[in-house]
Amino acid sequence: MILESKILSLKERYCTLHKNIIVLIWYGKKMRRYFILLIVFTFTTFAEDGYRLWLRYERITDSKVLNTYRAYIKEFIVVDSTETMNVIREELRYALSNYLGCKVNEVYEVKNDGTLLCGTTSSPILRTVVREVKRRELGDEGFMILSIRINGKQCIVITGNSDKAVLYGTFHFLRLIGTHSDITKLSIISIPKIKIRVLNHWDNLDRKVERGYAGLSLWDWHKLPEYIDPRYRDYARANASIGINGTVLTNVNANAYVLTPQYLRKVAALANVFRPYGLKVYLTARFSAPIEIGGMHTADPLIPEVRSWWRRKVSEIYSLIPDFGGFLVKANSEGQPGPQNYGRSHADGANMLAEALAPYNGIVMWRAFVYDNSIPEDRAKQAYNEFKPLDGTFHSNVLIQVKNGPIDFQPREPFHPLFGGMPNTPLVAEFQITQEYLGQGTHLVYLAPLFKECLDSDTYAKGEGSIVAKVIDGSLFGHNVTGIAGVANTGNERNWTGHLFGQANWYAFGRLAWDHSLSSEEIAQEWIRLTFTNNNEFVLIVKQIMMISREAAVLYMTPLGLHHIMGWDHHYGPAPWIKDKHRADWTSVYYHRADTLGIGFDRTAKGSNAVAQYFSPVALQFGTLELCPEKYLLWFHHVPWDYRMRSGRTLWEELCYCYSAGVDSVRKMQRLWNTLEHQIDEERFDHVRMLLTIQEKEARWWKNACCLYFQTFSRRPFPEWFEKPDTTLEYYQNLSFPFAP
Ligand code: GCW
Repeated sequence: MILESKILSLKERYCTLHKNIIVLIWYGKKMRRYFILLIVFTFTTFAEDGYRLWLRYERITDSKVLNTYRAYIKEFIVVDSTETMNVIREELRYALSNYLGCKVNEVYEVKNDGTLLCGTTSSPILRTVVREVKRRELGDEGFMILSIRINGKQCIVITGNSDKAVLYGTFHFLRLIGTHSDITKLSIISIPKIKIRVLNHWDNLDRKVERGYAGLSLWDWHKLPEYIDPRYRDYARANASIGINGTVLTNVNANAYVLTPQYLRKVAALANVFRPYGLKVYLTARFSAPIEIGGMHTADPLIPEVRSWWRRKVSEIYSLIPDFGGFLVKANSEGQPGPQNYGRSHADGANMLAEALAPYNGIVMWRAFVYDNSIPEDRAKQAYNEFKPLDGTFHSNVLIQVKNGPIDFQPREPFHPLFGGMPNTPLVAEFQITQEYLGQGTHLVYLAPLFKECLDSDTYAKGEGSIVAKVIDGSLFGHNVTGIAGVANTGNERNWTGHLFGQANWYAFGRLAWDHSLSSEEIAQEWIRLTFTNNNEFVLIVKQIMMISREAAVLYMTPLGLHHIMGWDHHYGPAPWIKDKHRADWTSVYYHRADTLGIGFDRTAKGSNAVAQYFSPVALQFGTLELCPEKYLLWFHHVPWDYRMRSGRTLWEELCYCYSAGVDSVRKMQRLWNTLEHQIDEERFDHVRMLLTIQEKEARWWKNACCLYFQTFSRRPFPEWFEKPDTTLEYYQNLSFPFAP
């Protein structure tokens, strides 16, 4: 029951075996001696479909490492048998026997060296181990892993103030083993820096996933609540293993139906499966729900009947799901209803829901992703304009959820000016794990560097060092409720994320949500070791691929600060020529503003003055052509084609250079990956190899389409070293993708 994959891989092996037996009978008795060989072969080679994620627990083959581990982990104790402690027990039993290739028994007292002891700080056997001060410091979720002597015996203790903390500690310990780390002298304290660490699923009730590239939604609503897919448990387990403690099940483009009694029972069934793994359930609340499912004629947040409708709804939810997390709301954005439909503010709307949730300790995550084409203002400025004046007017259980950048999950954006701009309101940072604008399901783009770039950006809100991460973790302005959200990339494809390397982005989000000070390299390394192998050479090569991948995507898609020039609506592939649509802020020409003089969006004081939303000296740096980092150049400036870049090239040449460098990087990724053939299973090797072929083809497509298009404005020849497009701009412009996901 711990892993559906265990059953499946056995099934796969059984089927193959079955086929082979038939073949053998056909060949007659003479072949009998090959029979044994064939069985052995069948049992050792089975499909590596990626289902097991980073929780593979492969048998350790390095004898030195194995012997040490066997000496330090001979038996284990799990104090208590709560639901979560039972999960820990089962995980240890499964993981340790797999890793060590021998049975590790559960015992009930410390009698021997090599005892692994898991329990909360209040359990009798551990009460004296952790001092009061430390206990307070650990909070509800922090854990300790210590090498100590108990009854004179060498033990490893995993402890924390709650079962959930011990679960996190257990997964951390198993990660140490999986990465072949030293466990002989352990003294680890780990406390999550951010409290609410949630995935946002943009999953619809018909199981379609908005911006999902890995199949259908994991939630099989139709069969719930009776049918519990084993995958739900594996999902919760995967999240717990990286410290994610909440999940918003439904799309922010919300359907009120999920709040009906019929659906709430389904939600409760999921919550029951997730609970032992410390994973809380949240829902998106459609603002017009009182009308759509409540039979009311208005959803005006200041009308008492509407408020009491929400209070009753919330109380109904908690009667079914006592630990329900709260609501995520997208209001008055991209057609979603909201308080402004009634002339009320975002604060009026958020506070109404917050009041209903407060008695149960529920929270509201209210999104700041608002912009309106009818407002004659740079889209990049609108969220700040709307929310900055509301700072300090929200109830204490409201968090404002802000995307990493001011437009929309582009391959590169400067940090959102609301970070630092709302000192009196806790902000949730929202990142996209799914790769809507980043090659979707087929490009290998490791996103930790993108997440880190935002988290490490200095807002200067309280002088130097006021980085976004400190805004989010509450330390800069002293907030207690803190949160971070990642738009999930999971679906019902066998390997969860479509692209195998998409798993790394889920993993990295969780690890950074727990500890934003980890480096992208560290996280990549962990993931590679857990997902593939501990072979150092292999790890180095894959790490290299991952670490160049994000910059590669920026270069072949939107170099030098370009943004939002993807295909109309589906956002697949290049389409910088998109114009004349019903909303200007959904066209490409709105963003790149190319003309015969130059290219880029002037957001300086002479233009939209978006730079003024940043603190000094950031505003000055972004707003001054010579000071602006070139990676953001065309985000903030309209720059002449002959402008001299730091490389000595003109802007036009530099643009061609970047697009070419992007393609070259993908080719390098391909070359590196190809050196790994035979070092891992064929299935995963081929899966990645073929996807890299698509990525190279599409990188070239991006380069050719964009350079040919921008050339119509620059009116300059391609540099000599430029690999010339083999077709015309019209060809690219005529491509259409009616069935793009
Ligand atoms: O990135 C854009 C997407 C929409 C999405 C919206 C949002 C859920 O294209 O599909 O809607 O952002 O974040 O609300």
